[in-house]
Amino acid sequence: MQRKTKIIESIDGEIFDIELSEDLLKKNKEIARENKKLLEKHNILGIDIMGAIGAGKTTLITKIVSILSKKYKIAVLCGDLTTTLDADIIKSAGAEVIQINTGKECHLDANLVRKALKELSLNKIDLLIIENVGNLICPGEFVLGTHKRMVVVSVTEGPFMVVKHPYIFMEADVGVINKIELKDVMDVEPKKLQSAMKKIKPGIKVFETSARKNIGVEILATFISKLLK
Ligand SMILES: Nc1nc2c(ncn2[C@@H]2O[C@H](COP(=O)(O)OP(=O)(O)OP(=O)(O)O)[C@@H](O)[C@H]2O)c(=O)[nH]1
Ligand SMILES: [Mg+2]
Repeated sequence: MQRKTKIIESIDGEIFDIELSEDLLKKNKEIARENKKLLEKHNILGIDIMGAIGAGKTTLITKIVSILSKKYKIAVLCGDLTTTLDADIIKSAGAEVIQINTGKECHLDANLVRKALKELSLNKIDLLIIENVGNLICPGEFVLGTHKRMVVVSVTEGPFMVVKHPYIFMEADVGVINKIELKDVMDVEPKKLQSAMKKIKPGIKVFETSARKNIGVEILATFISKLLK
C-alpha cells in the first residue's frame, strides 16, 4: 500500500512575498476600478486573457482578432517579460497592439494597464483584449479592470493543471481548453478538464479549441461578439 504523502502547509504571512501584500492588492483594485470606469466611459469591452505559458493565448487572440476586426475596432495589450514577439504577431492580424514589458514580474497589474490605456485612442475602440503574462498563479490576484477574465490552458499541460491551480479559475468567467487535436497523443480528456473547471467555478463558461486547426475558434469569437452588443 502506498504511504500517505506528508504535506507542509504555509500559514498566513509565513511566505515572504511582497506581491501578496494586502496594501498592494488594495491599491491595485482601486486602479482597476478606475480602468473599468474609463473603459465604460468609452463603451469598450475589456477581456483579460490569462493562462499557462505556451497554452495558445497569442495564437487564439490572433485568430479572434482576424475574425472580429471585420466588424469591430480592437486593441490588444500584450504582457510579456522582455520581448515584443507576441505583439508583433497579433499586430499582423489587424489590431492596434501595445506591448507591456513587465521585466521580472510574472503578471500584469492595473497600473501598467492604466499607463498603456493612455497610449490608445479610446474613442476609436470597441474591444480591448489583454494578453496577460503566461502562468497560472500570479495573474489571478491582480485584477486589471476588465469586464471578463478568461483562462487558457491546453491539453499538453497534462490532466491535472486545472485542479492544481484552482485560484486562477475562481477568478475566471471563461475557460478555454486549447490544442484539443492533441488530446489522444497526450491522453488527456478535455471533458474532464471542463468538469474540473466547473467544480472550482460553478457557472464558468468553457470552450474547447484548437487554435492551430481552427476548431472552436469561431464559436469563441461569436461568444465574445455577443458580449459586445
Ligand atoms: N498543436 C497546437 N499547437 C498550438 C495550438 N495553439 C497554439 N499552438 C502552438 O503553441 C505554441 C505556443 O502558442 P502561443 O500562442 O504563443 O502561446 P501563449 O499562451 O501565447 O504563450 P506565452 O505568451 O509564451 O505564454 C506555438 O508554437 C503555437 O503555434 C493548438 O491549438 N494546437
Ligand atoms: Mg503569448
